[in-house]
Amino acid sequence: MHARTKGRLLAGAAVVAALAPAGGVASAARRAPSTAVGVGAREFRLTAYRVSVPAGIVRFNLANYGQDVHDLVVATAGGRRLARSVEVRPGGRTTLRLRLRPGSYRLVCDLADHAALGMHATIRVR
Ligand SMILES: [Cu+2]
Repeated sequence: MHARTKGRLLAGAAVVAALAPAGGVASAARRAPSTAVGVGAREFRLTAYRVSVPAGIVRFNLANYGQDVHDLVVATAGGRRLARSVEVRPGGRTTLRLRLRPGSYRLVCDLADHAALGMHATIRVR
């Protein structure tokens, strides 16, 4: 796996594995039940295809349907950033895995002014 495809960890992140490489991380965390959430990025919207997920490991599957590069940052409702994906080219995908406790979380693209232009969404963990 190329180093650039790994997600960057931010301070205090509860990231289990930034990506799920084929045959890569063989850990208990990898086998633990997890919930997939599709996230669609385009200019300039970020759409989470689930609004509520159970607590535990969440796999954010980011697909870039737009024409610009986008990324995905998961933050608490208070704005503390937990994890950030790699930058995804148009047509590309990446997965960001992290363990989330119950609460509300913000999803944003933090490139340029994309969040201000509308690339943000909220997801509730129950
Ligand atoms: Cu963006």
